Amino acid sequence: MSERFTVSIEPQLAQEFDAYIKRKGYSNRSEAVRDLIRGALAKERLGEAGKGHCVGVLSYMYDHHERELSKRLTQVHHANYNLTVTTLHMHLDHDLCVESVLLKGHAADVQAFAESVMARPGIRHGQLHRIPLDQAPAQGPAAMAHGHGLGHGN
Ligand code: NI
Repeated sequence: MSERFTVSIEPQLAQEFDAYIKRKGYSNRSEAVRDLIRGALAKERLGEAGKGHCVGVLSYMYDHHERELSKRLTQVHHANYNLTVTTLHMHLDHDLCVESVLLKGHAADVQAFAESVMARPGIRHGQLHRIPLDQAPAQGPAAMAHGHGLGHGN
């Protein structure tokens, strides 16, 4: 069930918004407005204080020949095993690797972990995307018993 509301907007801003919608590939204004609102709310919730829980996707590139870097990264991941859910590793070419790490936990912890990885010498194009969660993520046997992994929607 959707709620409708009307927004007044000056013509110039409306034109710019329509151009933005076109560039981004939205099929209508509503979905673009919804995404902007979701983005603003998520940004506020995850703000400087890093309140609440979140899922994070951290991605970066590195040269696996860089001294000790692969080993250090593995150590950092093990030291934060409670935050890192899984890691996807791609051998991009002879030298470069791309990793995408799925994280889950306190927003501030996820942010701190990601920053410590991204700031490491040799790590390039580091970026973290955080999605706020309404509740603390379930952990341990209770989470397993919940039946995720067997498909949603039953
Ligand atoms: Ni690799």
